[in-house]
Amino acid sequence: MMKKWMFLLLTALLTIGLAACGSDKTTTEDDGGKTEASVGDSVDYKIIGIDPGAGLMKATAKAVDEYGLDEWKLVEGSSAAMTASLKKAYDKKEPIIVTGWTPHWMFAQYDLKYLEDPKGVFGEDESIHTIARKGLKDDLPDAYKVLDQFNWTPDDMGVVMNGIANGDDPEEAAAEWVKENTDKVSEWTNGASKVDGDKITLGYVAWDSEIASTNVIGKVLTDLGYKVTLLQVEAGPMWTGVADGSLDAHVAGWLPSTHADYYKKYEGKFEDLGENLEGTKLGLVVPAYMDIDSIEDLK
Ligand code: PBE
Repeated sequence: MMKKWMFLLLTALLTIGLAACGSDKTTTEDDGGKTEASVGDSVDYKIIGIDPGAGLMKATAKAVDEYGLDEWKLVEGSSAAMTASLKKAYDKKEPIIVTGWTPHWMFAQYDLKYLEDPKGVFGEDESIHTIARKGLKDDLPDAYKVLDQFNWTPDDMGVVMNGIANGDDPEEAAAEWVKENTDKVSEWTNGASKVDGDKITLGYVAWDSEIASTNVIGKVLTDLGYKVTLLQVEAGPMWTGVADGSLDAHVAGWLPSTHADYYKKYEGKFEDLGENLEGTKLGLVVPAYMDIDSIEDLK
């Protein structure tokens, strides 16, 4: 058994050791009296990002710049890697900062908060648009009609996303939602006739929100008689594909800001069918147990 004096000695040594190892971030006087290690130290100055093509990554890079977060690194990865890191940290109550967005199942699964963005770098709330290739209306008028009428809410999307997050296959989760929401689905298919195996290819990026929406619209088109291919691509190729006609459509245009670059780059080479979901949000997200509130606290 450890003697009490040994314990005390160890504690003292540890304290001295930690104080000696501490960087200038742990000092007391010249940082306004903060005595604890900074948030930056606690997360190794890393913001856990997603795929580099995401508008969220560009917005975060801009935030790092505008808030003067010179020491910080934005880590590239994927949505899946980001949520895996979040889960790992959250389960151990460790600090973590991720790039996040709404709608997303992580807000239902964990107690999280957006960091305030007083400079407004992440922009206002926006919408998700359906984007079709030129000529789709003539070539596949019934699919075009459905895509044009596709419209749902963040709550609808949340149901599908939570199903997938809890282990359902995306196709199953989408089919389940379609089965239980015949009213909504019949509004989308209103005026569209059945077809006989016409082919349609929808592009999407493996963002959790878009996995949900694309599988749902894919299921509705399949039920209408289309032979549907859902093609997972990166963000750039998704926009390029619709512009060059190799993809028929996508339901993943975050506008007006998140995908503004892609929109401008290909303007005139696609058809914007308007909003399919309203009320999205982007930003830096942390577990609610972290003691910071604003991006400014990262400096
Ligand atoms: N997202 C989800 C995407 C759009 C959909 C916010 C990660 C992006 O940042 O481009």
